[in-house]
Amino acid sequence: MLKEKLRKKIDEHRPRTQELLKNHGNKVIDEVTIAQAIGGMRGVKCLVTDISYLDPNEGIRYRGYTLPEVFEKLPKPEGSEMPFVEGLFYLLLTGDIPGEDEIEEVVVEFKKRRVLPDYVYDVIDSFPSTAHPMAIFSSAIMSLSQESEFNRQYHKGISKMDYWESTYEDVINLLPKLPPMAAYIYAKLYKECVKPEPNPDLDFGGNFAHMMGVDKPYDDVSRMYFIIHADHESGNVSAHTGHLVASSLSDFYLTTSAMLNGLAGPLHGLANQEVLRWLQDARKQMEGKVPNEEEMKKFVWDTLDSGQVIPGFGHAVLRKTDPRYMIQREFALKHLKEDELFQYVDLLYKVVPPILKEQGKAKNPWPNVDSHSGIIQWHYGITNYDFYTVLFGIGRALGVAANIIWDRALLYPLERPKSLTTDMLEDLASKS
Ligand code: HAX
Repeated sequence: MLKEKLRKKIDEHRPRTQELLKNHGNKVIDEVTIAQAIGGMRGVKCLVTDISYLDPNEGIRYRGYTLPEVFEKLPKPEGSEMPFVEGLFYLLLTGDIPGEDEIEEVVVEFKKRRVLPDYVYDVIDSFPSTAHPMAIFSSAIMSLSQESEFNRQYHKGISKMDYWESTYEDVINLLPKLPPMAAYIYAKLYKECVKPEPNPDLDFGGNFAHMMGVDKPYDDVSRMYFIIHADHESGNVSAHTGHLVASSLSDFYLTTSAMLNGLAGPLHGLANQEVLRWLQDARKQMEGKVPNEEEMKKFVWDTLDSGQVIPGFGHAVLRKTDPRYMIQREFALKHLKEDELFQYVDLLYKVVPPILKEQGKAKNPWPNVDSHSGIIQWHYGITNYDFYTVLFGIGRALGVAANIIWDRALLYPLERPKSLTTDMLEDLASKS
């Protein structure tokens, strides 16, 4: 049983954290400069997570595995190119690559729990059709907070040591509801507003594709998306918001809603929508033809000169092409090489980095995950690009879930960094 396995892992891990706190708590990890305090805490090492680690020059590792290793090692549904999302969840939670039986357990458990209460449909329906899908998604999730097992147990007065167990229940109650919720939001906003029926035979990713009404290989696209977007260590806005909000012992529903609100900003997850908006502008300007290199360079420079960022390029930590971009590029080269928008993205991969280098501002001129993700959706008919960040959000919830369970298991306290005033910084500056 996954929960029992997790219990064993937690029991083994707790003394490590206690030992670090008790005997090495005063060791200095890092120092903080004025530039870091004003500049969004870039590079300040003050968070702990074992779920994933982002090396600037290598990219993300989930539980020690690079993305290509994750895709190679995790079991796949029969006839699929991409692994079970349920297997990724197992890996993030336990650190172990699951076998077929272990995946089956999660698949079965998720299927049991994926039905949405009627009131969630009412919440979604109550939004105007002009609402952004991320606002609807976040609110629909928040409305489920009344189901929280953690809240029930907390009010009974359970021990801190047991907080993770009811959080785990909230996690496995919410995660499988996200794809049906997203598919219904999609149906409400862009189709004929019919509740999509799940297919009892299908896994998390396969069932999402089914509910979206898109044929193969969109099931593999969905699995790939949810896996690559799951986690990017703890400092990014969505993961960090999840950690921060959960640290006040807010339940997993409120936590997930909050982290999605952070994801919905254009410098973070919404960049995938912005990339498509930008590409459509380019397409209009090019009057439908694929631009040549010079035309594309001009379009990129025009964007920069108008004071905008190039969406999908740059990163706060990474200093190379995002491996999540490369996984998608490989998929695109195999399945949609001739697609018009892929030609655009391919050309941008060539022209943008030298331009950003020449401009000399961005520390990382290379493409990130969001540079590629929208055009694959577009290719398979999901052309309402406002919806793309919802897909990112389903994936990100998996990583946040694993982090929150472990935060609770290791008794991480309320997060509360200290602020200073500008006077204090000026005083400090005048002395050194
Ligand atoms: N286009 C133009 N300018 C860029 C740029 C880009 N793609 N990336 C960075 N810069 C600029 C910054 O705006 C900043 O300019 P100012 O000095 O005028 O403020 C300067 O270069 C230094 O920024 P940086 O240190 O390299 O980057 P940050 O850590 O501050 O920001 C961002 C990282 C991802 C927000 C940034 O690269 C950006 O805005 N990229 C475009 C939006 C985007 O793709 N976001 C998604 C990132 C991945 C992600 O989180 N997905 O969810």
